Amino acid sequence: MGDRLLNAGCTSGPAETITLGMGCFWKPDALFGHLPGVIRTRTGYAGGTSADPNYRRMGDHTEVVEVDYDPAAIPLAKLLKLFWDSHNPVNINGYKGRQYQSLLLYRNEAQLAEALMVLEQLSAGGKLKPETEIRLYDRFFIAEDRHQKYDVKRYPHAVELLERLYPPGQRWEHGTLAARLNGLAKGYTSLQRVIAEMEQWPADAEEKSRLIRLVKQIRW
Ligand code: MHO
Repeated sequence: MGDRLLNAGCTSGPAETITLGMGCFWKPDALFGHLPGVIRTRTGYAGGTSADPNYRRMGDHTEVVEVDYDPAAIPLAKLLKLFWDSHNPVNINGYKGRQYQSLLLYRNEAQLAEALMVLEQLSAGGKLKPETEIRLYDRFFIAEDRHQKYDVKRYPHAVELLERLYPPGQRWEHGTLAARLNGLAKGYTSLQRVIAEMEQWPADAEEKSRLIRLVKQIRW
């Protein structure tokens, strides 16, 4: 039950994942989370070699967001255009060093090919050549709860309702609904758009109307 609610926005096709570093991970959590076709997002640390990174001791890791998406609903190229359009991929004076490295960790050759294609289009458009590090995904360390869905957590009533929705032991932060509401809290989408999308979710009608009722109740 709880699991179904967490995944209420999932389509039936297989999901893919891309791992992206683009500065402080709060923003991309909301930026990608608001998009239909994105199933869920999570923030964490990746790309380095130090053991057990956390926010206080990141070592040589980078703040990243992992995006689980349905490639039939949203092509990777669209996510990557947004990635390069939404941060400065040139580390001019080493600001925050590797913590804020522009980073793209791909899972397979097809993702790499798509990334190179998007890069080529960008350079044809005359943009500054991104200094994004592009490498094969290795490991990801999930960030502390307080860094998951940071923007929606500024709204205690939203958090209270989400916490009540799922059974204990299941983190609401990892659901599709949390991703959308976090994007909404940051101003990337509107309540009407979120509800219109939810009406199309493949979840069963009763679950769906329960979720939509909850969304309409939130006092922002
Ligand atoms: N807003 C913070 C960044 C936090 S992010 C998790 C700052 O400017 O230091 O790196």
